[in-house]
Amino acid sequence: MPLRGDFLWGGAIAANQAEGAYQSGGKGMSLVDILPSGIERRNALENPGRTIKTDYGYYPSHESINFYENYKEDIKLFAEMGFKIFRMSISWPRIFPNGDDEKPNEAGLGFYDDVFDELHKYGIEPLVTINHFDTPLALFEKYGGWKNRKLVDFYERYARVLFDRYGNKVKYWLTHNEINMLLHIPFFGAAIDVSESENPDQDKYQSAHHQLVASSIATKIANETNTDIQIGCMLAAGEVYYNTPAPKDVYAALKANREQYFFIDVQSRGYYPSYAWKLFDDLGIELKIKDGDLELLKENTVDFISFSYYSSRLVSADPEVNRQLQGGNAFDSLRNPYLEASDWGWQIDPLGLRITMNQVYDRYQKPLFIVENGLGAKDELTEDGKVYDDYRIDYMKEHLVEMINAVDDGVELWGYTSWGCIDLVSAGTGEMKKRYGFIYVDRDNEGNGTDRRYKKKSFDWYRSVINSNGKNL
Ligand code: BGP
Repeated sequence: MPLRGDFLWGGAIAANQAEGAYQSGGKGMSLVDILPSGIERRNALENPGRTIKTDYGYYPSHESINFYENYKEDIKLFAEMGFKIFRMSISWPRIFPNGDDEKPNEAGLGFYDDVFDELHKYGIEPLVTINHFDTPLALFEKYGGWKNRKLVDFYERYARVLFDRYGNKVKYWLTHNEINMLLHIPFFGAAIDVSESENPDQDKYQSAHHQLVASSIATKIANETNTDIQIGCMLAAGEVYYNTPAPKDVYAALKANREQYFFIDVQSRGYYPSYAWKLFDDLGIELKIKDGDLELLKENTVDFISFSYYSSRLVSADPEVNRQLQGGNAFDSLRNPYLEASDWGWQIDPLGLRITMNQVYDRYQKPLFIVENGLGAKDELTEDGKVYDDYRIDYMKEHLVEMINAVDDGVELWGYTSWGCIDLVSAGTGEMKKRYGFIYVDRDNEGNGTDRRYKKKSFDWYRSVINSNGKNL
């Protein structure tokens, strides 16, 4: 089966990694705004209580690539590549600066109106993430983040404002970015600090329950607003392989896969899977569920499944072997001897994309959308204003081949948005130098640079991929 004629090719960014202007237009502080860049960041993403300081010097994300002011120029470049869709997020604290405000911030709402209008001018469909690691900082400081039930109400108020305002401008929505990340980097994913928790798992899964309920409420509001709206969940995906055929390793991999699918099982099927109740027992978790929550989950499942894919993972049941676990996009994995890795140690597994797509589709039988995939690399701008990023083209080509193979296997796929289609600040390291884009932005880790945009070699390559609907790879 070939790709559909209306396949949605495009690129993806997130507000907190691209907009900059972190205090302009009445925006409040986001939890990301206080996070350091570089090696100190990983601890802070997990447990800010132990590590957070008030001044880390220069924060690349505060200015980022200034999409806030440059969006017209950037969208023009996306249109030149032939984008059909553009994934972006709305900054929650741009709309509700403190998260618990009674009224939204009109300047923030107006900004996104302008961005959507600009996209539509070129016939580009927006795909909007409501919460992309961007909970208002005040909701952490005042309420302790998503473990607090009140966050469901604040998110509901926020979602209602978005659907009221943009329900006729935006068709595709995602409720939370990489919802399963909250188990691995809980501060980033759920604005919770588990360093002082009596039972960190209790706080993580309680936060998960609140995000799942909030997601259902948003889905309900969306469907009441405009029946054309399509709501998706968003999973940080990547099949977990077993280290050896020993049955105990196979079982360890099955459990690790369930840890990610847990969220999507609820959002897609509408109920907690039976294994979840056993897991809660084992972890000593008593989930607080309000009357009506389970009905909300049941009645408001998602229309499609979106996910990011950067790598597969490898686990063992043997604690000795697991001493060699290493980080990669916040997940730990054993080194797979059959795979190479990026400069940041993320293992590269194009066939893993085909495997993951088939697994996810087999499990849910709903349309899929790849909303993140790409290579973070150190790019060099030459004197003639070029970036010869053949390594990025190779990476993407290999992944797109497997994506198309998966469609040929019978997987229903709506679209593909490559991550960081324009260079932006890394979520994991907070740095500028980890670049993903087809468009180079002249700005470095220390804030030097002109902010000028340059087309990389991959820019023309991706344009031709889109023009040929994936035939010219
Ligand atoms: C995902 C996030 C993105 C993005 C990407 C790449 O986990 O959803 O926001 O940044 O990973 O990660 P990084 O920026 O750390 O290279």
